[in-house]
Amino acid sequence: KKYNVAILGATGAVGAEFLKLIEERNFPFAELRLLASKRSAGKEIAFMGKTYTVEEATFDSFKGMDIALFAGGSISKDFAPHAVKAGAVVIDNSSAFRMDPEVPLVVPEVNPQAILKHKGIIANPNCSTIIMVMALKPIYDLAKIKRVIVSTYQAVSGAGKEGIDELDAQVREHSEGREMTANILPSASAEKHYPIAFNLIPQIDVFCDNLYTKEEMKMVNETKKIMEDYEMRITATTIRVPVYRSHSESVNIELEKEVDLGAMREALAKFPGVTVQDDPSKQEYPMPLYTSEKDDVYVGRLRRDESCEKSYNMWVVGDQIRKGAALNTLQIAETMIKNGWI
Ligand code: 2RA
Repeated sequence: KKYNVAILGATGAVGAEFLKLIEERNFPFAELRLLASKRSAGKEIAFMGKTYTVEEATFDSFKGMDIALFAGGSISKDFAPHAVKAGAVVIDNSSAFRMDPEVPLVVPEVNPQAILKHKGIIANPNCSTIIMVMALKPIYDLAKIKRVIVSTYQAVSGAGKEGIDELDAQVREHSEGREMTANILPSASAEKHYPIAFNLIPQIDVFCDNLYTKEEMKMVNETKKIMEDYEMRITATTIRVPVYRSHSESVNIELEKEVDLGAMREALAKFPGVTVQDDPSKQEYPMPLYTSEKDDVYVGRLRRDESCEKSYNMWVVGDQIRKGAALNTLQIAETMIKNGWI
């Protein structure tokens, strides 16, 4: 069977990755409808031997569609109910519905069963959350995780194509001895902007009342929902780094009991979508330059936290646009197809 697929936000970084992955993974589509805001409407995109014209998204754009892949952003909230009414299943990459108790929040390797509870919308988690839970789940299945302390090193692709372009422009400006211009990071809506080239910015998204950023609280709240463990204690610090498209995370976990490092490494290696790259004797560990454009989440630097009982450290790296966004979204659709849930 083939499915009619609409992509909302087809011209952005995640939209472009949807197209790449649909071709690469041989996704069974019949009709493909590329939608975007008025600004990008009319753009022509060559895809699999055909030229598609990007249409301006309207509330009527989803008639006849089976699956609507939403790349993210504030337009999701307005369009999702209309797509559902038209009979499509919406898989949404924005934060609009993630914490809605009626909406499943899914990483297919971790909680595929949650999909069954959907009422038309399924949410794709935040990129840094997806990458972390891929490494947490196989360990959690060995011994319950009581506490997580995570610090992230997040790529500029998290701020979309504009984030990537801004880093590029700043590197050019700096090398030509010009002042660097910054309009996108830490967040387009922020009052102040700082250069990311040759810099780190300890702010992703806006601040909440508790002095954490929204990105940090997404990691806390979304992880609990996906892992279905609201007792797990999690604290996060999220940092933007001058890297193009892979997020890296230093993750410290406290378990319910001691677990042999070898068993942990084996469980991670066996878990679908995770690759263990961990051999200090050969200086082997994941790095964002090399994990980009790859599907898997990479884990290395696995070791005991010698300051605390039943505690461990690891370094987790994954492509933000792939597993952190477009790939996970598409895998949700593939899981539904494989199980006859659509
Ligand atoms: C970021 N979490 O990296 C975002 C993207 N979804 O900014």
